[in-house]
Amino acid sequence: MIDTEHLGVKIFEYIDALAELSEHPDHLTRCSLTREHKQANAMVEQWMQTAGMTTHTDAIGNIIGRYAGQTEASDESAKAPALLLGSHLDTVRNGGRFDGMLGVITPLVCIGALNAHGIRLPFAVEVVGFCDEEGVRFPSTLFGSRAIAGTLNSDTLDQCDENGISIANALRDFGLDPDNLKSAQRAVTDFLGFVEIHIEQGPVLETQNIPVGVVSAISGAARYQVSVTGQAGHAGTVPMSLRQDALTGAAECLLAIENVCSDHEGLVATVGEIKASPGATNVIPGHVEFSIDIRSSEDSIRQMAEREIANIFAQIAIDRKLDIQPVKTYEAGSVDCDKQLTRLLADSIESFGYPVQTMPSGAGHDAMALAELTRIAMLFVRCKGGISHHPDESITVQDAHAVADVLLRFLQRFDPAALTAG
Ligand code: HGY
Ligand code: MN
Ligand code: MN
Repeated sequence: MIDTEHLGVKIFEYIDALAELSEHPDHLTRCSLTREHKQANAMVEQWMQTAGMTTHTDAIGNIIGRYAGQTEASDESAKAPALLLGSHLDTVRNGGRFDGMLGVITPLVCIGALNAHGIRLPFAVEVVGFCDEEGVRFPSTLFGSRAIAGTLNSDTLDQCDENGISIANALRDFGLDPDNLKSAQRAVTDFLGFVEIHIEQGPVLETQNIPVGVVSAISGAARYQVSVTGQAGHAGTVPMSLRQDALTGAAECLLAIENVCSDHEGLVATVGEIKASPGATNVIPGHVEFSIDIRSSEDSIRQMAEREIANIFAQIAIDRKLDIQPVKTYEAGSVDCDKQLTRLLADSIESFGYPVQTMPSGAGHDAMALAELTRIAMLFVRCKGGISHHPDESITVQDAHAVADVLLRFLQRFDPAALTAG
């Protein structure tokens, strides 16, 4: 019997150490393929090795640890399919320390506990720290998990960050070869399934007073970069009736997005970034760039809203004599979690006397990308006030202990042979 009492504290120790690796001294920002990401990979790789795992960095910058199963531990050639666990190591700007990291550290600490007791499972376990889930530095997102799933096409590597550095060049700076992208792709036969642990980023578990829950489905999402081009001019001399003001045109677009989404339950859209140029108090803005993040659990509703928004933009362009160009930079359909894997996670939750709370995820996760390759399931962990993508994001040590207990019991009970095809 493994004494798990200390696992919650251990998880916090690792989480707090990772939170120090930030591009900014005052808050946590760690974008993909940066110096801080490289430091985080090295720190996690060290912990993986201490936990008895062999490790490697793949061609897209994911850090991967493997804990051999019973047969493989004595015979290297007996490589059996692995259960994949993990989440992302990048953060949003001024983000929280649990979003992503909890899903890498919890399995890592649980494997360490098994290893400390000399326990090998009848299957291998791989733990992955994905290189980019938030899509903060580059317009695209999930490119670490999509590379593993084999759904990341190489032209995405041409996307650039705000300094004009492409993903391909960022990979080179990271010590990787973008021409090697394909080698990051894994085979269907490599994995038994993927289980992602993640903070809920919502209020349900806290309201129900339950530490851990399971996920039914993950909402789909699309992202756009929109450019609005008008005519810059003198703030004091151009009459209002003669202006082609790109910023007031963009403002009308933003309110139209809000109106379209307010009409549909479960449809959400956010404009998180906007930049006006030339950016001077006494110059009418001639150009604006803004982002759109739009989501719904129903893909058809999201796609209908996207069409409606595009039509409204076209009308605003005519009315205001502007050029408005929305470019889609990312899209992922909503995905259902595997019922069998989810049931096994729920059984483990129940075995500790907790009620089983099942809920959809409005937030996107790496599991969406892995769903193209293997079965997926998610464990959600209660977080304070449902706050996330914010420095106040937090969980308790007790809940970290609870999710480690649930994962360990799931791992020790998991029988791959019991999974039926389909
Ligand atoms: O934006 C999301 O839903 C996720 O946190 N990347
Ligand atoms: Mn996340
Ligand atoms: Mn996030």
